[in-house]
Amino acid sequence: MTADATIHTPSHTQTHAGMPGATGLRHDWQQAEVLALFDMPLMDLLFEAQTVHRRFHDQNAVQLSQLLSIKTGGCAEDCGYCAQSAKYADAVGLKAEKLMDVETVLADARKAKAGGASRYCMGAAWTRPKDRDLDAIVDMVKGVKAEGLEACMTLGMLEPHQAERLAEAGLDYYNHNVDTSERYYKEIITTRTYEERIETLAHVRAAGINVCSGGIIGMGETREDRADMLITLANLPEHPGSVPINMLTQIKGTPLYGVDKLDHFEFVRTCAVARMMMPLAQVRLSAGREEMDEGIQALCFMAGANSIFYGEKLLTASNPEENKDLQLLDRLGMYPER
Ligand code: SAM
Ligand code: DTB
Ligand code: SF4
Repeated sequence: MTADATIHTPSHTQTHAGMPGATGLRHDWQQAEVLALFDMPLMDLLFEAQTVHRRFHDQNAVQLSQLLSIKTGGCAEDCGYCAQSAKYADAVGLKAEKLMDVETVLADARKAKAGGASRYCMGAAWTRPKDRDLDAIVDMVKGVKAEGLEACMTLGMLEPHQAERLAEAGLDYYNHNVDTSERYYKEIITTRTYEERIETLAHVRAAGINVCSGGIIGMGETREDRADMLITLANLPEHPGSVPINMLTQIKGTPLYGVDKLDHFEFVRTCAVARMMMPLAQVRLSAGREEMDEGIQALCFMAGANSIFYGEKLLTASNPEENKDLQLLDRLGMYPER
């Protein structure tokens, strides 16, 4: 074990709001110590992350979240990675669609439940929802909950009154990613600020909805940016309940198409560092899994990732087939979270 590993293992001195005592979580991470974690020999980092992981989680359980794009394309934002921005629609060749009707969404949720998912995540290509859309959204949340699934929504920025309506409907999680470091954000998105992302997270937290927030790596950012992104997340007033780590899915027609690919071991490291900084969170091995071989995915689980997006489609991009995922878990002696 290295000195760094000893120093950076969570200090268990603070108590996480809403969690049983003495779990002790840090919210004061500094860049140098996080970079020291990233720099560790991979096996040392995996060992340390797995040690933290098994202290707080069933190390063989993986939570399965299934996604549906309930409103595809035509988005007014210019996120450089995204297939759904209206700005790149012609280049990507994606047609904008209207908000799906509630019954279509619920029929898909029932299929997700039958296939073994425990959380159902609905995404809309909006800057922010309009109040008039919220009636249908509330019905979707209630319907998904009635199927016995956890409900998650990702609809863009939220006003406090909108977060409260979603909380009243019973929404379990709201996904809103910080995506990268504050510094690099400006290079990827010009139509909104990092500050606005953080504000929405505060509204979600204040409404009592669990925060799901993570980001994308492999967008041409530096390791410092990856460290800073995790610091933003871990130094929030409460650690997010879920932290999706996405590998950029390069989509032809978007500005980030063709950017240098990131070594998959760096993805494994990012999962490990996220696990060490946010010991109680569900760390989700998210977009980009289709391009990762099974060995890399197994290393991500070793690193403390304990959730995946499950089902053959993400929002617009494809994902590994469900039976392949279940077989992989089985071959690893792992199982869907029950
Ligand atoms: N419009 C809302 C928003 O931006 O918050 C919700 C939907 S948006 C598509 C949800 C998240 O998907 C983004 O924040 C980003 O992290 C992720 N995402 C989108 N396109 C991606 C891509 N090509 N590769 C990896 N992750 C992606
Ligand atoms: C998240 O962090 N990743 C998901 C979900 N939250 C909404 C989306 C991934 C999108 C991948 C590209 C696509 O399907 O267009
Ligand atoms: Fe719109 Fe979300 Fe895509 Fe950005 S990531 S263009 S906000 S759908």
